Order: sequence, then structure tokens, then C-alpha cells
Amino acid sequence: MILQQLVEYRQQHPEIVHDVVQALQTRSKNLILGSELWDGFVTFCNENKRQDLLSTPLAETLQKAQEALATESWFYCVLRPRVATWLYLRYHLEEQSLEEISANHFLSVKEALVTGKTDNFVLEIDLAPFERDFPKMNQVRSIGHGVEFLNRRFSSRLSAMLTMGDELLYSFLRVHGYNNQPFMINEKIGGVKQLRSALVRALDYLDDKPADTEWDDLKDELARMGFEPGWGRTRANIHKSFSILADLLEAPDHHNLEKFLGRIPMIFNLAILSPHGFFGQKNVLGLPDTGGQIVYILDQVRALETEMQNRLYNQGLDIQPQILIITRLIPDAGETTCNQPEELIEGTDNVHIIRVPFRRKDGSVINQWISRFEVWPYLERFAKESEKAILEKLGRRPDLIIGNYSDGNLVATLLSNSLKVTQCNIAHALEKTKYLYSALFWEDMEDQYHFSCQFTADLIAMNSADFIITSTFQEIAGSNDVVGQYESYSSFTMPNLQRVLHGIDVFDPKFNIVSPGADTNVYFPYYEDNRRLHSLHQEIEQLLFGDQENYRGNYEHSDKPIIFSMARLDRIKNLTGLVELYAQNDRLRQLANLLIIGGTVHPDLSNDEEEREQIYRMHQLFDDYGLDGQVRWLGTRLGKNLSGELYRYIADKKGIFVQPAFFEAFGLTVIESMASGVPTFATLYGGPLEIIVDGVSGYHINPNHNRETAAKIVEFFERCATTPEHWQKISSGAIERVEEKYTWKLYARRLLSLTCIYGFWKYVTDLDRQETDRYLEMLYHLQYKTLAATVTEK
Ligand code: UDP
Ligand code: LCN
Repeated sequence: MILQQLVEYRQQHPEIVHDVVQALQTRSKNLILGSELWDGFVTFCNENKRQDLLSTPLAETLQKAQEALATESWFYCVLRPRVATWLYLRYHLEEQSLEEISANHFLSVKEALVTGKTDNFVLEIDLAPFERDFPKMNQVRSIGHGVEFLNRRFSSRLSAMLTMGDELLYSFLRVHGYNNQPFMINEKIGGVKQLRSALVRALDYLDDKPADTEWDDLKDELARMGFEPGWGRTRANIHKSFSILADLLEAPDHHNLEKFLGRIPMIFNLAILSPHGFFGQKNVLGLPDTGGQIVYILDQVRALETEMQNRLYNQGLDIQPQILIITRLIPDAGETTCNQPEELIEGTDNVHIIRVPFRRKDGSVINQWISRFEVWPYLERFAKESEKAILEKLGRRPDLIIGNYSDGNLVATLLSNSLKVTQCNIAHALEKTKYLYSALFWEDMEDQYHFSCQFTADLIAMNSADFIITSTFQEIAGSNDVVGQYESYSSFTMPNLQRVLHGIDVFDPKFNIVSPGADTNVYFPYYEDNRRLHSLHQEIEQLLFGDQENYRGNYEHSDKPIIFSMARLDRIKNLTGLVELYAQNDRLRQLANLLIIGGTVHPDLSNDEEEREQIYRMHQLFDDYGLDGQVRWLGTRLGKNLSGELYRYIADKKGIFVQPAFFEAFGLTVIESMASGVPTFATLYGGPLEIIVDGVSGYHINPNHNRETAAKIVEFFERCATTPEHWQKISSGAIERVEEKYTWKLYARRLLSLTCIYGFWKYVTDLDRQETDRYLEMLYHLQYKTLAATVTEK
């Protein structure tokens, strides 16, 4: 559509198109960002007094442009006319010709501009040919709802399979069991036909039994008919399971199928991989590489254990589910417990952290923390030792392996291949979109970031996962203006290393949106007075106003509302940007104090390069703008209860929370502050764009427009001063939004359903992508391992 419009426009106004392109070509550099293109076009319109051009198809095209390349005679441009759709064009300046080109062509020109070489024979990575016969979605609104798509698509196939006498559903029921105890059906039922008649008899038999009759009192008769445990604890439950299956055998439809699969006992044990950072229950949050992912997993496992226990109980089974979190053992663990090989998760019956060390090639253990950017050489050995530890602890294979972040997802790939277990990936935050030109100029950043390893690992893990869960839609496919994190892996190039033609397809049904929650025992509304931890208020006041070990700044006026922000002190979190925008707005400084919790104020205490740089910058801002009387910066790590009560304390004082990150994949602090009832201003780059409905449950801010953000916050405080209900309105909107959309209970139900459904489809159809797996294996051995070997051992 956009291309057709542009072609017509060029036919009608060839000279305008030519002049604009020429102006852009001469004004800019060879590699032109989308925003630079637009700015260049606006300048052209202003200089030539042609503001009318701003409402032409040419303007529309340039607005959708992601980037452009300028060579001597050609101007190349890539458009993203809508979410997840890409169009590559080139325009010849002398001939004034416009044509569509392939992604491959575009990427090769881009490489040539970077390397100066035009004869690049480079490794082309292309997963598309392997996936040709694999069902893909085609509507943008289906993205992230893969399982619904598969259910709809395969139910009809299942129907045909059953009429043709296919025995797959039958054999699927026969494979279930636990430690030699068969579940569901036994050998007395020999096929689908017998299953149908056994169900009729069983339903007749159950009809006159009281609803609460227990399985134990029914099992002998049901076993004679061919039924084993797993159908339900009580007659009511068992009857329901039988009825759903009977209906399903008669006429398969996706609703019944989903219901039925959720009732089959399939998940008893999980293994969750999270190698990097400090994984522990105390004293870890805020340490380098240690943030939301840890909080997420600790909450996730509690919710999953409860849901697994409930399901197994209702299925009539007395089996205690078991969950293992596999992480790295760090002998130099400071005040954390990361040097202990095993730890029970508080508040759970059977969830353990298992720690496995990283080892050098000679087998010696690495004692110190290692940045997440440098873990690559150790992962294969870590995977092997983890596999041993998992099998020892569980005594069997896990039923699902969940990877976290690039390193955990790669290890999950190795383990699920070796153990033949369903693999689920969770990215949390992919690095690729966080750093400008992270792929194109990877060589310049290689020493610090090793993106060659990371992006290759990502490609392998994404494509080998059976399903991927994401916290938001935008994580997969972005928004109209911003490219999705996964989407950014569809086509890209790393010059002199590899050109990725089809890296991942966001229309793949493996993607499912399952949003995390905030722990409701910790983050609850400030007005629930009887649940509040009043005993912590003294500690909070000491933190805010008293003497501390690791802080800077003392409020001159302690009665003002507080603007609060808390994050790791990474550059991307932009805490220094928040301090700067506050420092530069006098009115804001009059209206409120600022509280920053992050990192440490002592650079010597940090061994993370990026963090140290941010610490210096923060001190500089305090000095330059004389902030010590209005800003308090705490280099403290808060325990969960304390942070929960702190959010509510901020709400008591009618303060706000600001999340100013340049990019935030999801943003747990955002839902924590909202759940506590604190009006929240959060970045529009990433998850918060979807979490917050602007003006209803909080506000979006643009981290690149400090003045605008400061004005928005000033306006809010001023409005609340004249209309105090306004604060209340936004606070209630935030609480409602989290209660409705972001809870761990919803999460656990959905994740377990997905596991059952993907497990089923994997069994009965050709979802197993063997050709893809073989290709990925080669990529792992020939490309990834070679790259990982270039990272210097610690
Ligand atoms: N956090 C904390 N104490 C601190 C710093 C952070 O409890 O001193 C917690 C915070 O409450 C949130 C998590 O760490 O639960 C940070 O997660 P988020 O998703 O906001 O960011 P990430 O660190 O994962 O990028
Ligand atoms: C990592 C991040 O950067 C955050 O945005 C997420 O909230 C967190 O992981 C949990 O998924």
C-alpha cells in the first residue's frame, strides 16, 4: 500500500522526490537513522518553504523509515509501514528510478559501507527454508497468542485424524505416568474405539454416585474398565474429565481440548535456568546484573508450586511437585548466600536453588562474579554439570525446562536437546535493542560486550525453544514507532561475521504473552492499614532523613512530597537523567524532593564499569547543580518488605514514582509502585508503554525529552495541589490496572496450560522441528563455540 502510494507520487512529482532525496543524501552521513531522515526532511521543507510536502505520501513514507543508506548514486531506505512488516527500497539519483529490493541486498550494502569491501562472502543465516511447512500466523493481532492459533488450526486436523481412526490421542493418554505408576488409561483399553465405549460405561457407572465420592472408592471398578489415576480426586471431577474427553472424541474443538489438556497430570517437576548475576533470596537486589529477573523467578516459582500442587491434588494424585532453579555458584559471594550449593526457597515446600560453579578450561572453579557479558566460555560445561545435578536431585527428567535471559536460554537449549524435554524461553530483556548499532558495530564493542556470542546464542535459543513467553506484546513486535525486541532479530547484519536473513519470525506461534505480577503479600495499596508494616517506618525515616553508611544528600525541607526512583545503576536505567531533569527545573525543585535508590555512592565499591561511570556522573550532577539539600541518593539495597513499605510511605506523602529508563523491557518496579497506589511516570520505551494507560493509570514519559517530562510532573503536582482528588484518581487507576492484568496467579495458570498444550501438540503433530534443530546444532558448534572461545577466561 505504502509502496504503491509512493510509486504513484513519484510518477506525478518526480522532481520533488529527486530534490528531497538529494538533499537527504548530501546533508547526512552514509548511515542515516530514521529520526535523522525525518529531521532532514523537515529542514528541507522549511528551507524551501514547502510545508505542504509534510502531508504527502512522501512524508508518510519518511515517517515510517527506520534507516537509510547513502552511496554515491543510490539511496537505500528501509520502511516499517506497520508493526512487524519491513520493506526495502532503493532510489537511483540520476535515473530517478525507485525499486523494491531484498533484505539480503540491503544488508550487503550496509556491510559494504561499514567494511569498505564490496566482495563480502559472509555466513548467511537463514532459518526460513526450514520453516516453510510450519504453520505461521499472518495477522498482527495474533502475535503473542500462538497457542490459540495452534489450537484452532490443529483441532480440525485432530478431527480428521480421529475419523480416519488415528490413534495418536489414544497413545498420548497411554504415555502418562510417574515413577512406574501409570496414569489415565491402562492396557485394557486398546484403542480409540474401546476408549469411547469405556467412557460411556464409566459415565454410567458414575452417574448415581454422590459428587464427593473419592477416587479411592471408585478406583477398583474404574480400573477394571481400564482407567488409572489422574482423572480427578472426587466423582464430580472425574465425571467432568470423562465428559470432556467423550465430547472431544466425538467432535474435537479447541475449547474442550484446552480444558481437557489442563486436566491431565503432565507436570511434576520443573528446572529453571538462570546462570548469571547473584541469584539469592537476600542482599542481592541492586548488585550488578541482579534485578528484576531474580524477583521474577522467586515470585514465579512460588506461584507455580501452588498451582502445580492444586492441579495435582484435584487430579487425585498425592505427589509433591518439585522445582529447581539452577544458577551459578560464586565462592566469593560477599554478603549473599551464592556460595552455597543448595538452598530451599522460603515459603515453599519443595523449591530449591541449586548452584553449579563456572569452571575454566583446566577445571578450576572461578571464584568471583563475572559480568553477564562474559559468561559465554563457561556455559557448555555449566550445562553438563547442571544436567547431572538436576537428574540427581529429581531422580528423573524434568517435565519442562525454562531458560531465562540469553545465557539461561542457551543452557536450556543444550539441556532440552540432551534430555528431550519441552523448552520454554523467557528473555526478560534482550540486549540487542538497548545499544545503538549493537549488531552493525559489534566489532567496536566486542571487548566490553561480546555481542557476537550473545546474539548468536539468542538466535540458537529462540529457534530451538518449543515456546517463548514474553511479558508484553511490544517485547515481541514493538509498537507503531518502536521495533520489538524479538523483531529486531528478524534480519540484521554483523559485518565480517554473519548476515542474518531470517533470524526469528514474530508470526511464529511459539510466542505467547504471559505477563508477570507483583507479589501481593508485599506490594499492596497504601490504604490497607491493617496489613501495613508500621514497625518499619522508623527504619524508613532513618533512610530518608537520618545518617547512613552509603548515601549523599539531606533534605532541607523534609515535608515535601517525594519523587521516588529505584533501579540498578546501569546507564540504560537513566537515573542520572532523572536527576538532571529535576536539577534543571526550578519549579520542580520547589514542589518536591527527589529520592534515588541505586548502586553505591562509593565508586571504589563497584567493580562494574558501567556502574562506576554512572556513580561519577551522579556526583557530578550533585556538585554542578547544588542538589544536596533536595536530592537524597541511597546506595542501599532494600529487602522486599522494606521496599514495599517504602512505596506506601511515598504514597502517604502524596509522592510519585518515576521510571526514566531509555528502555525498559518490562519494569517490575512500575507494577510494584502502581500496586502500592503510587502515581507512576514511566518510560514509553518498552513494557511501561503497555502497562500504563496514559492519564488513567499513570503517565508515559519520554526519556529523551527531559524538559517535557519535568513539565509533565510539575503539572501533575500543581493539579494535585488544587484538586487533591486527582492524585487519588491516578492512584486508584494504577491499583486497578495491576489487579486486573498483572498477577502471578494468572501467570501460573497460563504457563502451565501452555506447557500441557505445547507438550500435546509436540507429541501428536510434527511440531518437532528436526531440520531446524540440526541447523542450529551446526550453528552452535561451528559458530557459537568459536566465538565463545575468544572471550578471555577470568
Ligand atoms: N529492587 C529491590 N531493591 C533494590 C533495587 C531493586 O528490591 O534496592 C527490586 C525492585 O523492587 C524490582 C527489581 O529489583 O522488583 C527490579 O526489577 P525491574 O524489572 O524494575 O528492573 P531490572 O533490574 O530487572 O532491569
Ligand atoms: C529484566 C528487565 O530489564 C526488566 O525490564 C524486567 O522487568 C525484568 O527483567 C523481569 O522480567
